[in-house]
Amino acid sequence: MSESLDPITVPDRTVEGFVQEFLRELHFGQGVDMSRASTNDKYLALARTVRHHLMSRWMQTLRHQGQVQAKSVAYLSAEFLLGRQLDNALLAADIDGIVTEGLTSLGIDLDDLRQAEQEPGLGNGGLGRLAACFIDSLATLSVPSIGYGIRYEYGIFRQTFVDGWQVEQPDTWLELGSPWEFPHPEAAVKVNFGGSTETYIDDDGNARSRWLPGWSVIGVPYNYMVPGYRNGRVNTLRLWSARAEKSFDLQIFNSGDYADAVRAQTFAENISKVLYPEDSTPQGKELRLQQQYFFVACSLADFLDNVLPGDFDLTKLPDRIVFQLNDTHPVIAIPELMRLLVDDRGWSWEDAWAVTQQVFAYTCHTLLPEALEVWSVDLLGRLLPRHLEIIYRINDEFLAQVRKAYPDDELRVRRMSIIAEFPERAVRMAFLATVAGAKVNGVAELHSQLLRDKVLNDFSAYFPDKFTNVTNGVTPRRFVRMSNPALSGLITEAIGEGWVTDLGRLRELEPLADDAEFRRRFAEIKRGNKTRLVDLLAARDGIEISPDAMLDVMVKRLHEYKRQMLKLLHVITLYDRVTSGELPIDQVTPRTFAFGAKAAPGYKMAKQIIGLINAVGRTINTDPALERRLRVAFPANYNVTLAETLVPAADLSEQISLAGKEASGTGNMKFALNGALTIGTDDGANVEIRQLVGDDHFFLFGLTEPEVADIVDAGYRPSTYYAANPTLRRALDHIAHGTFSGGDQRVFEPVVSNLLHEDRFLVLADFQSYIDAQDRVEKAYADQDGWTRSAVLNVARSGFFSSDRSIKDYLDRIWHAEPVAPPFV
Ligand code: OX2
Repeated sequence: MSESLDPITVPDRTVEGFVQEFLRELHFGQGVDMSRASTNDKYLALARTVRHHLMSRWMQTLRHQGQVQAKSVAYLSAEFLLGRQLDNALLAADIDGIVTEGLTSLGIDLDDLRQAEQEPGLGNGGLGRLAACFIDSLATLSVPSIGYGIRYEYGIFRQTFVDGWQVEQPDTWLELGSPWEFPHPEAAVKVNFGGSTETYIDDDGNARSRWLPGWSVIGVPYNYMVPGYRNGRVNTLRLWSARAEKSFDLQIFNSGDYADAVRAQTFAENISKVLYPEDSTPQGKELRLQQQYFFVACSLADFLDNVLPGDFDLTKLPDRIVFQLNDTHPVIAIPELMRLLVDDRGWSWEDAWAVTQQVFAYTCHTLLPEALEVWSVDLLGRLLPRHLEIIYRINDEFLAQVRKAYPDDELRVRRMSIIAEFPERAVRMAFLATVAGAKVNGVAELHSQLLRDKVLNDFSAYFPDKFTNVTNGVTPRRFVRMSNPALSGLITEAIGEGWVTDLGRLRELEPLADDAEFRRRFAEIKRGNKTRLVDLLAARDGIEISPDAMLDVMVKRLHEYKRQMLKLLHVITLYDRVTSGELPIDQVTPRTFAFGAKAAPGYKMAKQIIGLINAVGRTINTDPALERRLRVAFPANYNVTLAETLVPAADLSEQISLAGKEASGTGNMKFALNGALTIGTDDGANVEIRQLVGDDHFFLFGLTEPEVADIVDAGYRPSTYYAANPTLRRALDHIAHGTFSGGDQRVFEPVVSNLLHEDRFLVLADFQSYIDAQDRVEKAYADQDGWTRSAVLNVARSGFFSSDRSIKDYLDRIWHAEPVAPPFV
């Protein structure tokens, strides 16, 4: 079905048309004229003008979706790490050309306006960014879908360094206005909390339970456009903001108690105030559970009451929707749907359970036991008493079945219980999601296998067909086409434009790896991208690096399992080799070691490591003996925007987590797609990257997951590695003796002693293997042309890592939904 657009709603796609529209927006929207307009005024006017180009497609998509009622996907995620919107909208609407030209004619540099956009940092790292890539692919593949999440007033904190130590500042992304959101207060939803439950006898004489809530808040939806890539579809992301039911009590105010008059408002608004800055470890905070329930309750109510037609037969729900649970954060949606069906709509438990079991699917993103979310029964019972009852009943019925399947295995029953008994009674959210979900998936082959064999082993034995894998992916629109325009141009020139939506076609570049002229141009582009980064770091951070040095990059959240420490020990080893006279400085390949990492504010060891990286950087960057051939660059506040310049410039991608700990990684994919070679362990999606790009174009090192398990079982003693390896000893001694802390031996003592006596993530065990692999990197890099050939092959063979492919896998293996032709192109 193809419809035409209402001409009134379609802006003129000419340079003159754009200029006129832009000036109108400045005038009528911002209330300023060109002579007085600030950069922010111009940015807002531009954003609104660009928005117009997507608007009628958005309306049309919504109308069309309402008419067709095709099976849809609701992606429930507590995080969407969107990154800046302007460039993506320009690209999707295909108007970057006319906009650049139009602005130039007004004497405005598009780049200046780009910089005015504060990125919505509504996520911590990989999990939130994956959600953003997925909604991009859902729109581009024309899948009827909606994203649901939280509109945090403050996103991930802004990181600053004071004397090299991380200091967090609030992320005030909404301060100057956000032109990409559409609030709909009239569509607000009420969400209840607290109180108690009671039993009663219904009209048919059945005993039932109901919730008598204690308090409530209002959820206001904010809609965001999610444009497909030039395909006429614009999907919706709906983020919820919390408001008080009654924002202001006039009686109390009039009595003179001004603070008390707004207390309810402050309390309610706290729910969507700030993103928890945790990655991979949940924080057992009441507010966090409030956030989780708040957004799923709003989303389910919105879907059932507003998205579905009024007369919809809910027994058909599984044909109409699947709710994808992005990790355990939205899992409270399961008892919520049961409550809506059983309590509010009077369904039988059995009927409600039959539907519920078919409409949820769960993605697990971790292997760290401490990252599997649990909620104490005490807290859950206080905040959501009816949901706790429902969870208990789900568990009772499930365990009865388990007992039937394993009659004499009470130990197993206890292991599989959704309710843990130790160290306190608590609800294991991953278990609840596994029992109720139609499917459970991990995010890379190795991860899914370890989920089946270890973390959820009892469940995979009991529900063998539930478990599947969907390897993560990244959107080629943002992370190649938009962030690497020069490489995109070269690729398009070589194989045509189709690769942007069919990334497997990058394979067609393979023969060009042997074409000297192509390699020359490829290398020139890499150098150009480095120059872009050099300029950015100079302007943004006052950091000076050389475009001629190898750019060796490790950017990701700071976590011990990711092992920034291992990278740092390599840097220190090089420093030691030169300063001890073992390695003449002119034999050192000039290298910039770039780090980007935020530490969770409460994660002490991670913050120590940040302090240490900066301390090592200070020493190395100022030591005349190194002649500036080795440099450490650690720009503060690594975010999506910085990644977009950093990734295309990189030569070497550091993916060095301990095998069996990184579920997938997605940064690893972005680097390979932009022609960096990976040095990495056999972990997460590295395994698949290496299989695809080939051993000769990937620097593998380190223990494998089974080897790690053996060493740990045998009782790992890091100090034996220290004692046996003089190179390692010298590196650690430098830290211990205060080389990087002006002789002070206490500052970094916790890091050293942790490595020597605990080293949970086997940094010392993998050290030598890593150093050897880095020596291989040096050798390979000396042959620049050979390196470029490998880089081209990395690009050509990484098409698998498009999030479009991931979404197709979800459609086939989990959602059993199909793309629907967009209403028009
Ligand atoms: C991250 C995982 O650590 C990372 O390996 C993965 O690539 C990403 O999710 C997307 O799947 N919080 N963040 C993650 O897991 C959790 C929990």
